Amino acid sequence: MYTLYHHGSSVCAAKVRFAMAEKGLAWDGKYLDILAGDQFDPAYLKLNPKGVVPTLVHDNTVIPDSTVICEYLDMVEPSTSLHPTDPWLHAQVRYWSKAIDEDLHPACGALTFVVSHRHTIARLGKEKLAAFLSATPDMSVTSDWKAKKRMFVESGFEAPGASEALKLYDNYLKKMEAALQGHDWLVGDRFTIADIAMTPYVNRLAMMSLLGMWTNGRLPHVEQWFERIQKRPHFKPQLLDWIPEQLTADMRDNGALSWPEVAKILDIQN
Ligand SMILES: N[C@@H](CCC(=O)N[C@@H](CS)C(=O)NCC(=O)O)C(=O)O
Repeated sequence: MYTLYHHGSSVCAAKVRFAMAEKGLAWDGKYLDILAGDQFDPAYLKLNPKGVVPTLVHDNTVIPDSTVICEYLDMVEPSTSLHPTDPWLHAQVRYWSKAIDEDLHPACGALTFVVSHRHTIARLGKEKLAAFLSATPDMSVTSDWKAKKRMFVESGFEAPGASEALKLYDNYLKKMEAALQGHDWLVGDRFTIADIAMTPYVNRLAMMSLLGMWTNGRLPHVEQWFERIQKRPHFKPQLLDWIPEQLTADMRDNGALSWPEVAKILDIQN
């Protein structure tokens, strides 16, 4: 039996939900509100000492980290593998997942807090917000996430590293644009875990009203790829429907307010 600890707004959890749906795997969910601090519950920290989601429990085996979870699932259920068997195609898929884990994911956390989550968690009130920020473990999303999260929450785009995170995110869209020239999918003309892994990150920008990063002819292959992704039957249930309405509205509205700043940093004329 598979049990997934997850949350609607977590890009990493969305990656695992999407992969499990594409593989046809059934799972039970434990929903943690990571904007209220559920991930810092001592019982959960025993499963995932970084205090992050997702965590998969397979029978009695505990597996944190979304990329590792997806690779594990493909070994346990090889008949529906989302990883290519060809060694070079497999290596290319790994380059995408490695880049996401090392670069894009921290940039996404930064941008999401700068643009929207800082406003959502402000509703916790002063005391609970202070407790939420202090509860982040020293080793969390990254080894400096605790301090960075606080800065992004307190200073928004003025925080050191905020515009760099946005530029890094934009570079990954440009890498996608290059990889998609003449191809429907990121690796080997087949829908793979590379497409699944990138989906939550592109969707995050779309949900934060930042589609202008690829529309209006800026990155047309990314635009067409995202249209193909959105047509997949598991996209809406796994990527959109788990997000609470209020949070969806927060991301949409706060994102729209941030668009002029984003366009300015990226020098996008609209
Ligand atoms: N390397 C981990 C990263 C997980 C992660 O960063 N999760 C975020 C949501 S996408 C989280 O739980 N953040 C909690 C926090 O910032 O306190 C993975 O791929 O699963």
